[in-house]
Amino acid sequence: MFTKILIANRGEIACRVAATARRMGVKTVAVYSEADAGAKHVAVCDEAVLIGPAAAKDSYLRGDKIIEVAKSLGVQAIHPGYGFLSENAEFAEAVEAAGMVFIGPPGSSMRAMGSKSAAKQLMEQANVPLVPGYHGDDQDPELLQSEANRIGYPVLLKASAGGGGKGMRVVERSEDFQAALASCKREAISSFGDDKVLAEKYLTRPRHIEIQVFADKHGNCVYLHERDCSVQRRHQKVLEEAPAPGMTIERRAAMGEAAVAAARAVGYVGAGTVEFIANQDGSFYFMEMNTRLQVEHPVTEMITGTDLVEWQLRVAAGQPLPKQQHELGINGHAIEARVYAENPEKGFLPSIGTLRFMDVPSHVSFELGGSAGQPAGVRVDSGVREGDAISPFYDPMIAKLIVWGADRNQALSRMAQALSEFHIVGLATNIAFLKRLVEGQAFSSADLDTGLIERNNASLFPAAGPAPKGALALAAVALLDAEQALSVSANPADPWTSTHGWRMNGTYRRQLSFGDEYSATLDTRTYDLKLAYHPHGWVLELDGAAHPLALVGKQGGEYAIRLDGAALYGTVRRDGELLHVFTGGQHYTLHYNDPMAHAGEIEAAGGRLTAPMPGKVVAVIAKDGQSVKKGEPLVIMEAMKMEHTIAAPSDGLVEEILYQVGDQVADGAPLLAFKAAA
Ligand code: MV4
Repeated sequence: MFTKILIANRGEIACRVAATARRMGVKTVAVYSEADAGAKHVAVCDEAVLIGPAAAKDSYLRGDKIIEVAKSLGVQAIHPGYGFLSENAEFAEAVEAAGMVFIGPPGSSMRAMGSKSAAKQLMEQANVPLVPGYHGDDQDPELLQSEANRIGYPVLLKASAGGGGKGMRVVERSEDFQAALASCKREAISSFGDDKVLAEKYLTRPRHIEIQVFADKHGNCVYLHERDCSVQRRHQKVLEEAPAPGMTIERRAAMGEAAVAAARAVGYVGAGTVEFIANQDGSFYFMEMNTRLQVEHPVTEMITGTDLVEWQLRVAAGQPLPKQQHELGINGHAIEARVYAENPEKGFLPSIGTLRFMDVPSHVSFELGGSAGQPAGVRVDSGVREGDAISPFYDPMIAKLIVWGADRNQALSRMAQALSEFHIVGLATNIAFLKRLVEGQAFSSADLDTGLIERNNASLFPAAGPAPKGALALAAVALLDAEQALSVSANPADPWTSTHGWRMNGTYRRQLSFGDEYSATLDTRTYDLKLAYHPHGWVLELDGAAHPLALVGKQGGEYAIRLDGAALYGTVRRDGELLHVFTGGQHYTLHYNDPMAHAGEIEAAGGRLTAPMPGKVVAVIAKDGQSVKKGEPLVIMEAMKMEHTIAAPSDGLVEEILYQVGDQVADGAPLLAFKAAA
């Protein structure tokens, strides 16, 4: 086995690889960009080397530099993770030419699968089932049209060099063929520099089912069964599971054997995935092969009881596969959800910012985990920690949440529970969307196909209702707790040690006002409530009704309360003026209308003024080094078709304006450095 490897990647997959290497006693070298100096993957590796600026092309894509670093540190092998250089044949060959091992397939396998038409020709020879179609070299438009007519409409035109859904056109009728062909070729040449196309019978409700394969350097090749990745949005996978619901033993073997044949046909070594599209009746066709370890590999690990990164290291070091085909069974069911920093309500726009709080589900295992032959029930693979930032430079994935259950129903309920316990404050996430998706009728009944999300748009984006009284009560309790006003009820006999809450005569009554978080799509509401302290306890007054309220227990931001005699549990996290209440599996964001917040102040004293939402800078009024008076406009932003003026919070000095007119600014990004006058 190797003694030291370099991980040519970042984030979750770099941490994942490092976890297995550590367990195997293999030392790790991380590489990182200037944006990642404080990143988790740097912290979890044994050594770390800065390779360049934040932009991937100057850092994680600099194969030459990475190889140089690896050689100088005496590394024996390089793990490319996924993305970046993982499917770059030249890089794989350069690593080997430099006397090290590339932990992945040979460059020749990547090239053979790189062209769709060439791959289909190879697969045809290997007897791998193909969608009825045409993938020849002759690109004469009349020939293509007659092939399309032969296949029968609807026909799908695909760029041969394409992938991930780019360069595809559905053609419904023969009359539309030539126009669609011309348009497809234009996109293919501009996106891939190659206008070769192929034509296929278009499947109208396909499922995406992929087979994990593994080959060693001794001619052995096995399949580790299937994953169903049908739940996608614009070719981005959202949920993945293994095994595929409805799969029969016979079809699993047929697909597995076809996948192994595909891998063998290109001389494959290491971890690979053969993608199929399947009709609802189960018939399946080869789509493409991904010549790397994939994001969703953990669901396969969970049902097969394997560590696929360990397999990768063993195979790369020349060892035979740890298991033979007959030793690879399926235990239970696993589901993965990709937790992203993005805003589903705003077209899934990436959300950039700092993870102010990140509470991960309880009973969680990081990376692999599990014990005594039983997989972990909940696993989180993440490349970020609380306090880290999601930057605009890389994929905004926060974590992969993976659950295992004895059957699909147990996995489903564990997923819903784990999503409820996954609390993120500081940026928008898709967690609530994932929860609706997992709990929705289509996914829970396994009515799967690639159109699931679009078809269920209405139920996946319900109109936000008002915050319920329980959430308001939790917010109020947390606020008063932070002010220690609740110590009155904890020790009513000693009014003198308490600074708030107690009044010598009569009832202490505290008014609180909350508002819905700003949203362009909502009529925002205001919630006015009163908390009254009576000798027998607290009462919450809301909309003219009185609700007895008691704090039962607390730990960190977690509160157990009793409201109207019923127990209620929740977590409250405060981020500036926002109170994030997590209760009953829901996340309510309340703006605390603090009467004191803007009196005198200054929160921004010596600090930075931040963008209130993602948008564009439309005017910069202040200049670097300018002294300004309180309330003077400094910068104007445009967001949601509205202008927002960022004004001086106090008299002070504008030290530096960080953006120019026309710049896009992420939610929460500092706009300028401001120093309040003393
Ligand atoms: C198809 C198809 C229907 N019929 N081919 C999309 C990306 C590329 N990997 C292949 N894709 C498709 N090919 C035929 N003949 C539908 C898709 C497709 C799809 C496939 C897998 C997962 C999600 C998808 C979403 C839209 C379309």
